[in-house]
Amino acid sequence: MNKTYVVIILLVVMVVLGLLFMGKDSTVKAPEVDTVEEIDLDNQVETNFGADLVLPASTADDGTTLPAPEVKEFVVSGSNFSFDPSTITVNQGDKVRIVFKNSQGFHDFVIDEYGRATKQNQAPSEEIIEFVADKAGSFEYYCSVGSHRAIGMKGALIVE
Ligand SMILES: [Cu+2]
Repeated sequence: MNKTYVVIILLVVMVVLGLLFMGKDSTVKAPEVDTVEEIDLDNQVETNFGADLVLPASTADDGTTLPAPEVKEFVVSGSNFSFDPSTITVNQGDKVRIVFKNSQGFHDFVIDEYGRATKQNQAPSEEIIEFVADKAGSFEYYCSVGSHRAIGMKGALIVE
């Protein structure tokens, strides 16, 4: 009878110990879950870095918009025998884009000081010239066809 009790007690102890070990096993697994969570945190940090990289880039774009050369576009129409507008004003350092639209006759658009000229074109035609207005002053633009310049087909680019 005593031996039976001892055996039963041993079995109970073994079961309890077994449960404790299984409990320990489960508590051992718990840190693994923590490790996985830590990895997830790392991934989130990396994702945040990615987001941070995007934000300064767009901020940099906004920042460089102000100091970067500003593109000033002007549509200048040519006809017999004038340019419209006849005065263009930009700031020194601006990138200037002139869309020369010849709407009447045979003309071109020339600005010697910036070394730019369109081809001589029969209307209707359109040609674009671009340059950086790096010299301050007042510069004449004109039509080089025949006597057009002499009879008033000219204008002024003012670089301030
Ligand atoms: Cu002309």
